[in-house]
Amino acid sequence: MIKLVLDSSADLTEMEGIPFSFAPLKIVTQEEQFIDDADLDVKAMAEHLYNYRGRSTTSCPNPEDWLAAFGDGEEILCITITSGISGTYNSARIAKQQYEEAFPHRKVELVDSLSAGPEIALMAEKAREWILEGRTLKQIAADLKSYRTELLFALESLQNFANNGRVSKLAAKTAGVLGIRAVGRASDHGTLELLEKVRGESRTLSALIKLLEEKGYRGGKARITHCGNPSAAEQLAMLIKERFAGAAVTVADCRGLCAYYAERGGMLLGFEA
Ligand code: X90
Repeated sequence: MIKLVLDSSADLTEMEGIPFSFAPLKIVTQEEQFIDDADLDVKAMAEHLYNYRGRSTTSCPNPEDWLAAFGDGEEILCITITSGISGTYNSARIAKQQYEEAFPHRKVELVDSLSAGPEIALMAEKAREWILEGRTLKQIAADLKSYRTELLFALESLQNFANNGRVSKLAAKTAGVLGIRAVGRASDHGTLELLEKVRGESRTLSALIKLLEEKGYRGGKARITHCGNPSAAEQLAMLIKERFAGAAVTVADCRGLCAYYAERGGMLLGFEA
């Protein structure tokens, strides 16, 4: 059976019924290094970061990490975090080359999600269905390109993005003001696109519902992930179900990488468009 391989930005540590693995990214402070694997205590990491005043950064999996995740898969579908703000995809490309050179009868199909978190999880769930259905590797990679999904986010702070040069300092400033959330989406190039600054939780939720509609959500699958904000996430899930008939909404915690960038209170919303 085709093996599905992701990186830890998808917030998935297991997938039922198919061969599965993921390559962890790392979150690094001057005091500690957190490997975003299934053993990471995300709450403890978030606590450490919240009280930490020094420099911190992240790093993508290196090709060896990817090779370890590929394992001995004969046919591998590998979906990565956006190449627009991470070296993860490029590193997977190098690993694919090495893997296919070392094992000429094996094949890796790489897909750049141009997104992160719950949008990747939706793509992964769809790929899992198709793997179980018996579609070919090539077919699945092609079909994923026409599977329409989107990612919205509402973040209370863009500090870690700005500190790591992944959004402008100016954008980060406006979102850093207490009570203001930066609401935006993953752009078509896989970068952060800021759409609105919103004050307060209920306005944030309304803004997300309005954007969902604008971006073509019609009550399919939606997945919310959050960093330490279960009440807002559950409320958003409820509003979506009230507003859109047939909505299938799941809520989950961010794992390490997404928790680092989404920061405390942050919410991500992936959905079928
Ligand atoms: O070190 C690395 O290679 C990782 C670099 C950046 C990863 C960004 C993670 C994003 C987490 C935050 C909000 C939504 C972002 C939209 C993506 C285009 C989620």
